[in-house]
Amino acid sequence: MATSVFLLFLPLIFFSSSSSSTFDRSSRASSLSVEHADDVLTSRNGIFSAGFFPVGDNAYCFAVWFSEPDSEGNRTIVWMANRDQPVNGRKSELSVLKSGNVIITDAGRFTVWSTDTVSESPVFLKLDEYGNLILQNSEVVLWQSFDSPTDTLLPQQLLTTDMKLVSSRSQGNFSSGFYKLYFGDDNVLRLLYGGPEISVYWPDPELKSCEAGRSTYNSSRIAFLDPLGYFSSSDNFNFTSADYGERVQRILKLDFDGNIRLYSRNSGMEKWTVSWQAMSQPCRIHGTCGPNSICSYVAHLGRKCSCLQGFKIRDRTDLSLGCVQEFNLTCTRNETGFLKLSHVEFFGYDYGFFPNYTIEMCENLCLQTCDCKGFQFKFVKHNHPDNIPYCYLKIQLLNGHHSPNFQGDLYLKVPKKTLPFQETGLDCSSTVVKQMNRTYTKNPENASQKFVVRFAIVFGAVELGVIFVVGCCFLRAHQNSSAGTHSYYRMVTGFGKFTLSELKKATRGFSEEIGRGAGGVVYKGVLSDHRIAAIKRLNDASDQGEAEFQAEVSTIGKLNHINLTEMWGYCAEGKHRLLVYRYMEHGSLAEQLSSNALSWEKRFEIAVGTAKGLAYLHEECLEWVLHCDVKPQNILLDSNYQPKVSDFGLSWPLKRGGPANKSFSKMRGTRGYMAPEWVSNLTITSKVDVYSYGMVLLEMISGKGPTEEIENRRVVRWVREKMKQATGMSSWIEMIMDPKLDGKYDKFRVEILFEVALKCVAEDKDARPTMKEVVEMLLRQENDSELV
Ligand SMILES: *[C@@H]1O[C@H](CO)[C@@H](O)[C@H](O)[C@H]1NC(C)=O
Ligand SMILES: *[C@@H]1O[C@H](CO)[C@@H](O)[C@H](O)[C@H]1NC(C)=O
Ligand SMILES: *[C@@H]1O[C@H](CO)[C@@H](O)[C@H](O)[C@H]1NC(C)=O
Ligand SMILES: *[C@@H]1O[C@H](CO)[C@@H](O)[C@H](O)[C@H]1NC(C)=O
Ligand SMILES: *[C@@H]1O[C@H](CO)[C@@H](O)[C@H](O)[C@H]1NC(C)=O
Ligand SMILES: *[C@@H]1O[C@H](CO)[C@@H](O)[C@H](O)[C@H]1NC(C)=O
Ligand SMILES: *[C@@H]1O[C@H](CO)[C@@H](O)[C@H](O)[C@H]1NC(C)=O
Ligand SMILES: *[C@@H]1O[C@H](CO)[C@@H](O)[C@H](O)[C@H]1NC(C)=O
Ligand SMILES: *[C@@H]1O[C@H](CO)[C@@H](O)[C@H](O)[C@H]1NC(C)=O
Ligand SMILES: *[C@@H]1O[C@H](CO)[C@@H](O)[C@H](O)[C@H]1NC(C)=O
Ligand SMILES: *[C@@H]1O[C@H](CO)[C@@H](O)[C@H](O)[C@H]1NC(C)=O
Ligand SMILES: CC(=O)N[C@H]1CO[C@H](CO)[C@@H](O)[C@@H]1O
Repeated sequence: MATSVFLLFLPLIFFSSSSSSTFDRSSRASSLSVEHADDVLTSRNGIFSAGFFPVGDNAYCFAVWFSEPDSEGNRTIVWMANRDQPVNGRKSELSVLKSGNVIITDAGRFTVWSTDTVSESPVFLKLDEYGNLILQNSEVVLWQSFDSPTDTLLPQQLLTTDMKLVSSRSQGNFSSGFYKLYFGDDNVLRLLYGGPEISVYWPDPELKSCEAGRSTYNSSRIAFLDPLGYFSSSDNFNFTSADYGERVQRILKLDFDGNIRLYSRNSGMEKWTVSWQAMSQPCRIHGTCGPNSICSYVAHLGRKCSCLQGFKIRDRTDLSLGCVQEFNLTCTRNETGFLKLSHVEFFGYDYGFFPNYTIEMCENLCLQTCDCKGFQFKFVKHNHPDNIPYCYLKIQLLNGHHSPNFQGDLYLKVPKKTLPFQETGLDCSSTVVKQMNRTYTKNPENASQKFVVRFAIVFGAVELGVIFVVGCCFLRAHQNSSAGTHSYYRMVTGFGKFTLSELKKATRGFSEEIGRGAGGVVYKGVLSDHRIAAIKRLNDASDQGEAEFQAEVSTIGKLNHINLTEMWGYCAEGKHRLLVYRYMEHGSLAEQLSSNALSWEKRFEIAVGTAKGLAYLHEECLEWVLHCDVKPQNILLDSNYQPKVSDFGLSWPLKRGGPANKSFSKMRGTRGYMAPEWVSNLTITSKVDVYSYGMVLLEMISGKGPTEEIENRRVVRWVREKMKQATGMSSWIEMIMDPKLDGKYDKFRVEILFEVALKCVAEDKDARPTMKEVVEMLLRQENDSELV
C-alpha cells in the first residue's frame, strides 16, 4: 500500500524523543484529550477522523469515523479502541508515550487500553487515507487498527486468520455483542452466534461447505473488500456489490442483529444504502429470540419474538433471553401430551433423529426420554421416490422460527391437563402469517432433502473449539439412513465433553482393561445412555494444556468416515485426558490375525477399508492428518468385520500440500511398521503411513509380523527374495501365504495385494503411492478380477 508516501503530510504527528537529537528531549508525550472537541486526527484526504466519541452518558471511546456525517447527522464509526471500556468525559486521554506505547487513560488514572508497543526510535501515530490508524517509527509499522477490527471492514482492509469482526451489542450500544465473523478451523468464513449458546448460522449449517460453494482447502484465510465493491475470500466465497464501481464509499459491517451488510454512499450527508447482505431471512440468524421462543419476520416491522404456549417472557427488555416454562412436566406418560405447532422449526439441539418414524412412534420416544422437550416432525426426501417422515427429538428449544413456507411441525411436550391449548393460541401464526413476505433464495425443502443430519451443538460444551462443523467430509459415509442407529448420536449431537466422574462410573472405576498402547490404556465402559464405549486414558497428557487438547480433539471429532473409529467425546479435567470411542465388538486386526478368524475375503475387505480410512485422513477431509502409528493393533473391527482405523489421536493436522512442520520432533510409531524416514531424519509426510500400511498388508498376507525373522531375514526382504527366486507365479505365492489360510485364497487378489504392499514399503518415499492411489489400485483390480 502507498501509505508511506504520504508520511509528511500528516495532520498530527506525535514525536517521542529518545535518541534522536532534532527534538527536545524534554518534550512531553503527546496526547489527545477527551475534553477538547477539536483534538481529532484527520486523514490527509479528509475522509476519516479519529478522536473521542461519546457512547453514552459521560462515556467515551476512542474511535475512527467518516468525517462527513450521514443523512441523520450521525457519525459512522469504523473502528473503536476501547469499546468495552468507555472512559470518563473528564481527564481521559490518548497518549503516545516515549517508550513507543500508545495508551488510553480513564479520568487520568487507569489505563484502559494500550497498543503494548515498544520502540527505541521516535514513534508517531497517523490516520491514513484508507481509515487505518497506524503507529510507526521511521522504520516499521508497530501497530495498526486494520489488524484489530471491531465490527467493520473497510475497503483494502484484510480479514485474516485470528481476526474477527464482532458485532456491537445493540443499535446504540457499541460494546461487543454476540455475533462474530471469522475463519473457522476448516478455513471457511462463517458467522457465529456466541451468546449463551453457540451456533454457526452462515453459511447454512444444513449445507456441507462445498454445497454452500465454499472450499475448505485454501488455508491462507484471507478475505477483503476492494474499493469497487467486490468482496472475495480464500474459501471461494465472493460477491459483487449491486452498485459496483468507483467513487463510492463503502463499509462491510457485521450489524448488531447478526447480519453482515455492505453499505455504500456516494458522499457524506447521504444515507448509507445496503448493497449486499448475507442473510436474506433474518429469522435464520440464531440467537435472536432465545430459548422457547419463536422468531417471525414481519415486513417493514422486522423480527418479532413470541413465546411458546405455556411459556412467559423472561425479560421484556431483552428478548434474546427467551421465555421460561410456566408448567411443570412430570416424566409420567399418562400425564403428558403434545401440542402441534404448524410451520414451526427449532434448529439444532437434537437428541437424535429417526427416519421413517410415525408421529405415534415419535411421541412414544419423546415420552420415554424425560429430557425431551418436544419433537420436530417433517418429511424429508431421501433416496426414495417418496418423502420419508423424520422425527427429531429436541433436548432444547432454540433458534425457533415460524414460516409458512416451512413444511414441518413442532410437537411441544406439555402436561395433559393444560391441553387442549389450541394451535391458534400461537399469536404469530394467527396474526403474523398473512403479513409475511419473505424472499427465499431456495426452496427450504430442497436443502433439507439433501440432509439427514442437522447441525447440532454439543450440549454443555461451549468451547469454540468443540463446535461441530459440518464439513464436506462429515456426512460422506452416511447417505444410507440405515447406516446404523449408533451413528446418529454422534452425528446429531456432535461429540461431547464428559466429566471424569461420568467416565469413572461408566468404566466402573476403570476396571475392565481392553487394550494398552503407547498413548495410554483403553477400558471398556457403558455410558449413561447405554452405549458401549472404549475409553482411552492418555498417559502423560498433562503436559498438554486443556485448550490445546481440546483443539486437537476437535480436529479428530470432525473426522467422520465409516472406516475410522467414531469418537464420541473427550474429558479434560485437571491432569486427566480421556477419549471416548465407540466400542468395537471384534477387537483389533492383530487379535483376529493371531486367532485365525479371518478368511481371505475378509482380509481383502479389511485392506480396502483401511486404505479408504487412511486416504480420507490424508486427503479428503478438512485438514490433512497423519496417523503415524498404523499397525494391526490400531485397526479395529466392528461386528461385521468392517475395519475402523483407530488411535489417530497421536497425529497432527498438516497444512495441505505442505511438508511436516517442526512439531514432528519426536519419533512416533511402532518399531517394524515405521518408515525409514523416521530414522534417517528425513521430512515426514503422509508417506510414512503408506509405508506402515504396506507392512500391515504384508502381515495380513504372510501372517508374519515385521519384526519376525524368517530364514534370518525380516519379512520385507524375505518376500522380495522369494519373488526373485520364484519361477512360476504360484510357487512364490504358496511359499509366502499365511499357512493359517490353508490354501484358501484368490490368487489373483493375492498378487494385487502383494504388488500394492511392495510399492508401499519402498525405501524411497517418493516411490510409494498415495493412499488414494492405493485405494484406486485395489478397487480397479477388484473390478477386473470380477471380469475374469
Ligand atoms: C452496553 O451493553 C453492555 C452489556 O450489556 C452494558 O454493560 C453497557 O452498560 C451498555 N452500555 C450502554 C452505554 O448502555
Ligand atoms: C442517529 O442519532 C439519533 C440520535 O442522535 C438516533 O436516534 C438515531 O437512531 C441514529 N440513527 C442511526 C441510524 O444510528
Ligand atoms: C488461496 O486464496 C488466496 C486468496 O484468495 C489466493 O491468492 C490463492 O491463490 C489461493 N490458493 C489456492 C491454492 O487456491
Ligand atoms: C466466485 O463465486 C462463484 C460461485 O459462488 C465461483 O464460481 C467463482 O469461482 C468465484 N470466483 C472466485 C474468483 O473465487
Ligand atoms: C410447579 O412446581 C412448583 C414446585 O415444584 C410449584 O411451586 C408450582 O406451583 C408448580 N406450578 C404449577 C403450574 O403447577
Ligand atoms: C398414571 O398412571 C399411574 C400408573 O400407571 C397411576 O398411578 C397414576 O395415577 C396415573 N395418573 C393419572 C393422572 O392418571
Ligand atoms: C418405513 O416403514 C414402513 C413400516 O414401518 C415400511 O413398510 C417401509 O418400507 C419403510 N420405508 C422405508 C423407506 O424404509
Ligand atoms: C414481496 O416482496 C417481493 C420482493 O421483495 C415483492 O416483489 C412483492 O411485491 C412483495 N409482496 C407483497 C405481498 O408484499
Ligand atoms: C427443489 O425441489 C423441487 C420439488 O421438490 C424441484 O422441482 C426443484 O427442481 C428442486 N430444486 C433444486 C435446486 O433442487
Ligand atoms: C443401506 O444399507 C443397507 C445395508 O447396510 C443396504 O441393504 C441398503 O440397500 C442400503 N440402502 C440404500 C438406500 O443404499
Ligand atoms: C536432523 O535434522 C535436523 C535439522 O534438519 C538437525 O538439526 C539434526 O541434527 C538432525 N539429526 C540427526 C540425528 O541427524
Ligand atoms: C465409505 C467407505 O470407504 N467404506 C469402506 C469401509 O470399508 C469397507 C470394507 O470393510 C469397504 O467396503 C467400504 O467401501
